Amino acid sequence: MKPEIVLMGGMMPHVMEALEAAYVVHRYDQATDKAAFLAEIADKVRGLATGGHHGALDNAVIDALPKLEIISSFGVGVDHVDVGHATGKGVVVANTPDVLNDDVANLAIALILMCSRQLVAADRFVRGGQWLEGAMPLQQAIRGKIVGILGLGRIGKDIATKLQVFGCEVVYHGRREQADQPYRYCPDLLAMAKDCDYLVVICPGGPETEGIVDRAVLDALGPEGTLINVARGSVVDEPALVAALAEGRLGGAGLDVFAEEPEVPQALIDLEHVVLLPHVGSATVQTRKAMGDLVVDNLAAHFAGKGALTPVTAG
Ligand code: NAP
Ligand code: 8YV
Repeated sequence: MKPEIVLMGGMMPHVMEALEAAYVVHRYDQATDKAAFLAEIADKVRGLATGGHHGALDNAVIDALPKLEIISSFGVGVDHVDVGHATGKGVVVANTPDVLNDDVANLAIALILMCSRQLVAADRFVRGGQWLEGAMPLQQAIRGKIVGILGLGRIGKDIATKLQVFGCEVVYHGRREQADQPYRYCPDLLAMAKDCDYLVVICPGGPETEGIVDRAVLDALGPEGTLINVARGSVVDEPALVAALAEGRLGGAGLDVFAEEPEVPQALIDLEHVVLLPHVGSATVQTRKAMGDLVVDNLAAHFAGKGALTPVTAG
């Protein structure tokens, strides 16, 4: 008999195909009466698949499914799931780490280059016919610049490695020093922001990191500094960021993530010296396929009694 799972929303076609072949799939997103839907499947459902793009997973859904054993989530960030609540009920939470490191790191590097060389403005310069009136002003080299990485984890380390090619000095901040890493550890985020030219945010979202890049950190980065955020919008105090950019207290920003996606504050859209991307860190065909495969493989390994391949462990 196929195990039964609930899907919080649609997944990529190859994922849907694999899930429908292996499980009886119940679609939460398609149910009109959610409470009646959960009551109807409560005694049957052993797995749940979701992703950050499906929004926060309400603890009430977990509580309504007493037979639930595993939540398989698309994406490495699990700030949309109350992992403590799930594991407290004996439910394993699995995510999709590592397979996306390369593309997310590439996007962070791209944002640094787009900001330092004003590449989006340069494109507008050509399209707007301004080149016909004169050359674009000179921009900044990144060679020799100090890049502070907030969150030297799987992706942060990949960013740091790639930055070596560009001749940047890497420093990092996290909750603890990593003695095996060649980069200078900064125990204080504010002090690191004072020291660096670029601050790259790539730590997890969630209550522990909410707003840790605040006005003081942005002011420390300063008018010559640039913020790059490829983590979660929640890590940065967005109103403070908008104010710092608008008032010239911060030099620039390259942002892939926002507080209320897909809403982006109009004040940010109106600013010339920011680069805004629609949360596309992992958005390549190859990486999204690998992430989808891992959602399926985590469920398969769990139901084969081998344990999820990539369970989330307490940070
Ligand atoms: P990871 O391997 O778990 O690394 C996270 C790093 O953040 C760790 O080095 C950790 O170091 C640090 N950290 C954790 N809590 C912290 C805190 N309270 N203060 C300071 N540092 C803290 O995670 P990853 O796989 O690299 O992914 C990182 C995040 O990137 C994800 O959680 C996700 O939100 C985001 N992401 C975004 C995209 C995108 O499309 N833009 C794609 C993938 C991932 P310590 O333990 O030493 O503190
Ligand atoms: C995903 C991400 O696109 O992995 C993550 O944490 O932010 C992205 O790779 C997103 O989670 C989709 O749900």
